[in-house]
Amino acid sequence: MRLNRLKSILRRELKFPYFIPSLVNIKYLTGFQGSFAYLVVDEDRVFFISDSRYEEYARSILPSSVVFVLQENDFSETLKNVVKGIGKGELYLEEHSLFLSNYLLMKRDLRGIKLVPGGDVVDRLRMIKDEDEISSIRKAAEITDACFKHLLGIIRPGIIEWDIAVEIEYFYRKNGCSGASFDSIVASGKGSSMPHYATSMVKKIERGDMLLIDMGCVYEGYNSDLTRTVFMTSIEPAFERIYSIVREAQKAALERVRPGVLTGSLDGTARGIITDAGYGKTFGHSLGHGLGLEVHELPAVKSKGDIRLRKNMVITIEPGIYIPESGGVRIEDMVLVTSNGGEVLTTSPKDITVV
Ligand SMILES: [Mn+2]
Repeated sequence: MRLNRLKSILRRELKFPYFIPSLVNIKYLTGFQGSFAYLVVDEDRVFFISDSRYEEYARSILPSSVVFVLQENDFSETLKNVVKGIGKGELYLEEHSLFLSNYLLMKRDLRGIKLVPGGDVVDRLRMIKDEDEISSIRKAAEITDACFKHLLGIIRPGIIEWDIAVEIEYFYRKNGCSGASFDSIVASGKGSSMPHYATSMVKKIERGDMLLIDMGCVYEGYNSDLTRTVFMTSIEPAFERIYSIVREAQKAALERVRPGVLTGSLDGTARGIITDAGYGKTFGHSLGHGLGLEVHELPAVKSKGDIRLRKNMVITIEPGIYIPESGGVRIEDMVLVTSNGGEVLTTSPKDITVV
């Protein structure tokens, strides 16, 4: 059980009791899917704080080892009673998810309790996926591939970017997803030079444009992420070259995926190829990221990344080259780290595609 795995890490790191404000982490640990809850994990007891809106639901799904605590006034007063009841002089805090406003309330109300930064233990735990998680992620990747295939059948010059984004969302929901994992990026022509372009409600895709589509769905709570760049009716030689460089960089990184490889060194593999081809300055973002319950989670696959890949991590590999005022190319796939390599979960075609 995930709570037990968390407790064994907290025991090793001497971080009891541990305060978790992140709803996604609470969902991961307890199954609770609501908009208001806090978790306090002590060595032998776990306290789940929420308000009356969620009491009946939470009590019905929480494991029997978890104590439901009803919050009536400020959360910090309720938290104080929980922490006083535990009887230790300190509380370890999950770092990335705690709002400063809540921290200030805790400083006010938890007098006598030392508030200690506690790292992001649950996020690190979430890096390694279990079999159920992998099967949901696999399915999310499959649906995204199917969606991309569907798009290839409908995109043509004259279609508005926004209409493709709408089609993506419709396809996802029709195929069992709760929705898209982020606003789809549908960037045509010069718009593709901006890695996080905002899809236009009015811009039509024109002949001769490149078209970068970055999309993902949420299936059973798990995210997918896929980017392909295709060309409308024709391709300029300069972009044919850029496409080949990005593809080569992605291929080299994908081939290096296996347990033990440093995320920073993986980023370096792709970045080195792009830099050697003279485009280093045009690849401003990191090579990839973990994904799971969140579309961006640990480990970051970035140039100074110091996390080593381990079996059952799921990451993206997404190098890109972006020429301002001209256009950009990005190719992104999801990869599962296996015991001796990587299994690419997204299988949409990567040969140069002229639609
Ligand atoms: Mn991505």
